[in-house]
Amino acid sequence: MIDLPTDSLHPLPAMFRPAFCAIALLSSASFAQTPAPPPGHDHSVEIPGLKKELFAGVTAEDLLRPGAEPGSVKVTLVATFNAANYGMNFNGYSHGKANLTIPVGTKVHVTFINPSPVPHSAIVIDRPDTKKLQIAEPWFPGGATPKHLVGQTMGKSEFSFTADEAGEYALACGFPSHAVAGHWVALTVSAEAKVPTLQFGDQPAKEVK
Ligand SMILES: [Cu+2]
Repeated sequence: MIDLPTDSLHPLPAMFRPAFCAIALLSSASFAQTPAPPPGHDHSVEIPGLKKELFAGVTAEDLLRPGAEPGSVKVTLVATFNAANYGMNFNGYSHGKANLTIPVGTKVHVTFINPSPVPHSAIVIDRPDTKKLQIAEPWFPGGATPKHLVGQTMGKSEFSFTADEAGEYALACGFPSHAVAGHWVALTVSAEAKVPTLQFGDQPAKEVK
C-alpha cells in the first residue's frame, strides 16, 4: 500500500495554487470602480499624516444634526475620516452610502474638514453629476468650499446654502475625479419629509437629534 501525503488530496497541484489565487485577485481588481490600491495597501491601516486634532470627537452621526435656528441643519463633513475608499470618504462613508434627507427649504450649514495632506473639497451637486470628472458650480448658490476644484489640505472651511428645490443631490468632493471614485454622500431634499433624517447603508433612516 502506498502512503500518500495528505496534501496530494487537494484537487489542485500545490505548484498551481498560488498562481490560481493571483489570477482571481487580478480579475476581481479589474472590475473595481476606484483606482487599484497601491501595492501592500491594507484597509485596516490608517492613512498616514492625518492631523487628527482637526476632527477630534467628530462622528458619523455629525454628518447631520439639527441647526441652531428652526428649519436649519448642521452638516460636518470630514474628508479622509479613515482609510475607507483609500481615504476618499466623508465621515467614513463613500459612494452615497450615507444619505442625508432634509425638508425642502432647509438652510444647510456645512463645516468641511480635511485633516489630510491630500487636497479635497466639498460641493453640493445634482446626484447624476457624481459621474462627471469635475463640476464648475454648486447646484444651490453658496454650496461649496472656496476653490473647490483646487481643494484644501490640513484645514477647515464653512459654507451655507438653502435647499429650496426638492431632488436627489450629493455632497461631493469637488477635487477633479474624486466624486467619480466615490468621494460623496447622498443628500435628498424632500417635499414630504417633515424632519431631517440620516441613513447609513441599508439601516433604517433615523431622525436626527
Ligand atoms: Cu476628495
